[in-house]
Amino acid sequence: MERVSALSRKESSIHSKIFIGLLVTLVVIYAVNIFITDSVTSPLTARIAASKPAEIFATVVTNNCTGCFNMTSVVNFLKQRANIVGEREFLFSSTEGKALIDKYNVTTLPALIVSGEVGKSSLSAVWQSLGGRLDKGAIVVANIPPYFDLSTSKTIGLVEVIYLTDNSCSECYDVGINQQILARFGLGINRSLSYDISSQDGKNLISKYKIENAPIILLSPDTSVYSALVQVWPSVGSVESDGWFVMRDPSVLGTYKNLVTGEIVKPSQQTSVTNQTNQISAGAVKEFTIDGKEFSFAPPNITVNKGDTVRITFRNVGNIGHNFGISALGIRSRTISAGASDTVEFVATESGTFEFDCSVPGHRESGMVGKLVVS
Ligand SMILES: [Cu+2]
Repeated sequence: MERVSALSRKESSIHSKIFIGLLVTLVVIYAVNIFITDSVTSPLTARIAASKPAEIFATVVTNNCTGCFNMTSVVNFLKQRANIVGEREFLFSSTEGKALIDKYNVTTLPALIVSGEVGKSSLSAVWQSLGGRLDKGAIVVANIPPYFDLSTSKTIGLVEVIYLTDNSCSECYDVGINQQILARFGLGINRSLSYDISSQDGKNLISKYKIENAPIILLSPDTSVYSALVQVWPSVGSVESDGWFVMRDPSVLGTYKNLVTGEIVKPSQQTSVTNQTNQISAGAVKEFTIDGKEFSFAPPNITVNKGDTVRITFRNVGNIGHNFGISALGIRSRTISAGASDTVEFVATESGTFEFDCSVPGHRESGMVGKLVVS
């Protein structure tokens, strides 16, 4: 009996040693596991979290004003770049609407308030392009014209467009092309009028604004809230003391008539070779044909090797004047009319990514932009 008991004690002691040993091993494994998890898996987890689309919440405050900017288009745009986990819309006169207007100092409607993971790096360019401001951890997007000004109860940015045509000039460019350009600037148009230069209304405008060329357009003073358009306007026209935007130089759009001399002016159709360097290059000659139209380039991206001589034939396959250039490299073709082409040539001495664009006012903003990669 005693023997059995001693044996059993011995057994039990072995068991407990095994048990303690196992426990120690488990603790060690656990600790090592935590260490590995922390030092290896965590940055990976963080990377996965960062690459995940931001989870955001979109709230629109509106007064449903006629002709105002459609904020739903921004919400739809955000859906392509973030995960919208909640979406709400409130009338400005509702309790929730009033509270939001107060909290986020909203002065114009419609306003979009985005909360959640708005600080994610994937969205910073988006907020910048929308002109969003950070307020109490949320991004507030308002002030996109046309908008309703809460302090004056007026809708701002609804523009009247006057097309001044010249029906006697069959070669002249189609003044309607301006409509596409204005649309790309997001111009809200509430009224469009068309007067021929031979009509009384046309004559009145010509004398009032001392207009010398046609066809042109005139834009009412509300145009002043469209900053991108205001920025490029000086290259095509003037802003009069009464606030009207009067196009003066339609040459970038195509053929027009000088009303003073009666002369029909055609944009230059010459082809030029712009040789940017006299050095003999060791690299290969890379030739490209790039087609430009309203408002894109095809192909939009080209790649060359450092040291290559790059010859680009730019063809205008659109309806109005365009050019091709790489500002960072000091290269620019002539502005050529529809159907014409121009060639530029240069040596890619620097590696990097360079944007090319059309420098006709408004065209880059409208999408005439592409990339040259020198690798
Ligand atoms: Cu262009």
